[in-house]
Amino acid sequence: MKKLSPLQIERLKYQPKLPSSLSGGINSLEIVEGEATQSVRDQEQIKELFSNTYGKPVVTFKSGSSRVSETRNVGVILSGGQAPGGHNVIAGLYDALKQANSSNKLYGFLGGPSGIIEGKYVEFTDEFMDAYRNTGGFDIIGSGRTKLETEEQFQKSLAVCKKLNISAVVIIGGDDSNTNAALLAEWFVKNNTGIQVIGCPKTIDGDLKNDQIEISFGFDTATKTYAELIGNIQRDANSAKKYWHFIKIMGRSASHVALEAALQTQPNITLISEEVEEKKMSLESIINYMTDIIVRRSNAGKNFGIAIVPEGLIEFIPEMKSMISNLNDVMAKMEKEGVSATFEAVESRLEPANAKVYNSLPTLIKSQLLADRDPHGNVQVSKIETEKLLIEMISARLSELKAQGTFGGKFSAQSHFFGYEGRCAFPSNFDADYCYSLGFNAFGLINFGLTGYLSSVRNLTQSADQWIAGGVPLTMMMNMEKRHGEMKPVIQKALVKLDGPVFKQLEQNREDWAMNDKYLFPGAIQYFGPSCVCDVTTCTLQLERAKQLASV
Ligand code: FBP
Repeated sequence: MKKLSPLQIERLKYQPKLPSSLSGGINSLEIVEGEATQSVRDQEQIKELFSNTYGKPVVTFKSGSSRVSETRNVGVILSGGQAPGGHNVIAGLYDALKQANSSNKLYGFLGGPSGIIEGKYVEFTDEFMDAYRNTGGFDIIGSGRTKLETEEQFQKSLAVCKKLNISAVVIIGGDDSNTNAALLAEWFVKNNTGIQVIGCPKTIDGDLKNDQIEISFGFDTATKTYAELIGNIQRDANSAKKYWHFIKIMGRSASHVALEAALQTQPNITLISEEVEEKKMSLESIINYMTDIIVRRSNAGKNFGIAIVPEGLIEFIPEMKSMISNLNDVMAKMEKEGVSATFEAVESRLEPANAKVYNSLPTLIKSQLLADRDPHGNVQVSKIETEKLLIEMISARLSELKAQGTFGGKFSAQSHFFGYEGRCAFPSNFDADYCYSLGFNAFGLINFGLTGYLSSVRNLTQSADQWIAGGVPLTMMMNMEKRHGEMKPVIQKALVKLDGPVFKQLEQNREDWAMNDKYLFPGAIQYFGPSCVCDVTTCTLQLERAKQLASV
C-alpha cells in the first residue's frame, strides 16, 4: 500500500458539492433549451466548417421526473497543461455514469488526445477512481497536447471507440483542446458514427470564459498558490529590504492569472499584457515605466520591491508581436523546407524591421524565441525568460542614470517564474466542487444525446446548491485565427478587458501600491476551517459576477 500524507488521507474523504439541479440524481433531469446561437466572429466560415454542429442552443438542466438510462460506454481525455481539479472532473463523470446505469463503463485514454488515436486506455473501477478523488495533477491517465485534426486521426479514433463500444467522448481541456473537441464532434456527426463529444473548460490561464462559462477550472487554485508564494516573497523583501523580485506568472497569452495574483497580494508593479498592447507600449517605454517606480522608491529609501510580469508579455509588445508573427511564419516555412532555424537563417528571412528587433535582443532570448512551437502553433512563452530580459534592460538603464547623477540607489534583482508550482496543487474546495459538478454535468449532456457542447456550471459566487448546470455549443466560442501560417477555426481566447472591473481595481490602486507598500499575505490555501477562509472565490470571479448581475 502506498504511503499517504495526512492531507492526502483527509482530502480523499472530502465529498464535493453539486448544484441542486444535479444532486437529485442523474436520471431525474429535465433539459431547457435556449435560443439558437452563432459563433463570436467569422460566422459564415465557422458555419460552413461546422455545418452539422453549428447554431445549437444553450441548454440548462432542472430536476425532473425519473427516467431509465440506456447502457453506455464513455471515454475521457485529459488534454493540455495540468490544472487542479482534473481528477475530480473524472470522478464526477464516473459517479454520474455509474449512477445512471451500473453497467456503464468509463475508459480513460492515456497521455492526452494521442491515447484515443493509438488505442491506449485504462478502464476505471471504484478502487482506481477512489485513490484520486480531490487530488491535484493529471497523473490518473496523463495528458498531452496532440492536435486532433486529420482524417487519419479521426478514423483511428473511430476505430478505437468502436472496439470499446464507446458512444461518447469527454475532452477536458483549454481553448485548443476544446477546438479539438469541436472538430471531432463535427466529424463524428458528419460520418454518422453516433458518437458524441462533450468538452470541459479547463485551464489555469482563465482565458476560456464567456457569459456562460464564468471561469475555467484550476484558475482558483493556481492563482491562490501563486498569491501565497508572492505574499511570502513580499514578506522576505520587506524584511531584508535589499532585493527587487521580478516574478513572471504563468498564463500564456492572457494576463488573468497575473492580475488575480496581484489583486490578492498588492505588489509594487504589475504589468498587464493587454494594457501594453492597447497603449502600444514599446519595450523601451515598459523599461522607462518600471525604472521610474524603482527610482522613486529608491529616493524614498526603498531599494526593494516586487514586480509581477505576465508570462505572455513579450507577445503583446507591438514591435515584438509583429516580429514574433513574422518569425512564426518564417519558422513554419523553414520547417516545411527542412531548413534548420539558426539566428542567421532566421534573420535573413525576417522583414527588415522585424530582423532589427530580433537582432536587438540578448542571445538568450533570441534562442528561446526559436524553441519549437507547441502542436497548436503557439510560441512556448513559458520558456522565454522575460523577467530576466527586463532585469537586464533596467540594470543598463539605471547604470546610465547613475552615470548622469540622477540615480544614487542600489538595484539588486532576483528573478522567479511561478507556473508549474500551481498547476498540480490539491484543488481548493471551490475547484474540487466545481470540477466534480462539471464532470457530473457532462454525463447529463451525454444522456440527453448532445454533442459539440461544453459542460457549463454557472452562478459560481453563490453556494454550490445554487449553481446552474447546463451546456454551451462549442461553435458559439469559435473564430478564425492564424496557426502555423494558416487560418484555422479556433476557440477565441478571453483576454483581460481593460474596461472591466478586475483591471479597474488594479488601475485605481497601483500608484498607491507602488509607493506605499500595501502588501497582502494570503497564506496557503486552507481546506478545513471557517468558510470565509476556505470557500472564498477569486477577486476576478467576484468582480466579474457582480458586474454581470448589476447589468441584468
Ligand atoms: P492549457 O492552455 O493547456 O491549459 O495550458 C496552459 C499552460 O499552463 C500555460 O499557462 C503555459 O504557458 C503552458 O501551459 C505551458 O505548457 P507546458 O506544460 O507544455 O510547458
